[in-house]
Amino acid sequence: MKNRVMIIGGVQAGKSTLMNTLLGKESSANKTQALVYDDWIVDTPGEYVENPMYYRNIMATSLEVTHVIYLQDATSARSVFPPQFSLGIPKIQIGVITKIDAPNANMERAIALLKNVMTHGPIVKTSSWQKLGIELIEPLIQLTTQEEIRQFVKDRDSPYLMYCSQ
Ligand SMILES: Nc1nc2c(ncn2[C@@H]2O[C@H](COP(=O)(O)OP(=O)(O)OP(=O)(O)O)[C@@H](O)[C@H]2O)c(=O)[nH]1
Ligand SMILES: [Mg+2]
Repeated sequence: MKNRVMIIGGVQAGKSTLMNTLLGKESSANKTQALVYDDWIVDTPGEYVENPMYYRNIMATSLEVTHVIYLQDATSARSVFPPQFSLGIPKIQIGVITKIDAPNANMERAIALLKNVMTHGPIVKTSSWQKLGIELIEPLIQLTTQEEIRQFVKDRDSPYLMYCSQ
């Protein structure tokens, strides 16, 4: 299987904007109503994680991907994921923080919230608007072992990238 990533996160957290930025496309201001498959990315509606009724859709869709992006809005004080949510999805975990350009972005809070969701893995700090941290994501989707991912984080030595382990 070609490596592919599913993006999950809360409503309005910036999932679709991130997907479009990664694929070099214009962002449409539309709310995502259903799964969107485009090239190596699967975008999901925020409702999929906000409403437990949809968890089965996340599980089913995860079978089609190699990686999952757990996305946290830097301007949001809450996590939409249940604690340790990634334990239920046996795919490679990547944490992404969005909207770090926003005046009310809170990096420490976003990292702490992601650490409640992910057991381990890289966390990328991004702004789709200012194109910060974005170029780190596609290479991460090429990597399949934690060893490779740790090494990548070390080699890049980027302020937008860290590795978390618990
Ligand atoms: N400041 C800032 N705002 C952003 C950024 N990326 C997205 N947004 C804004 O966040 C809002 C939601 O963006 P979307 O990408 O549609 O969010 P989504 O997660 O796909 O939302 P749903 O499809 O409803 O689940 C929009 O108003 C975007 O313009 C960013 O990098 N910085
Ligand atoms: Mg969307």
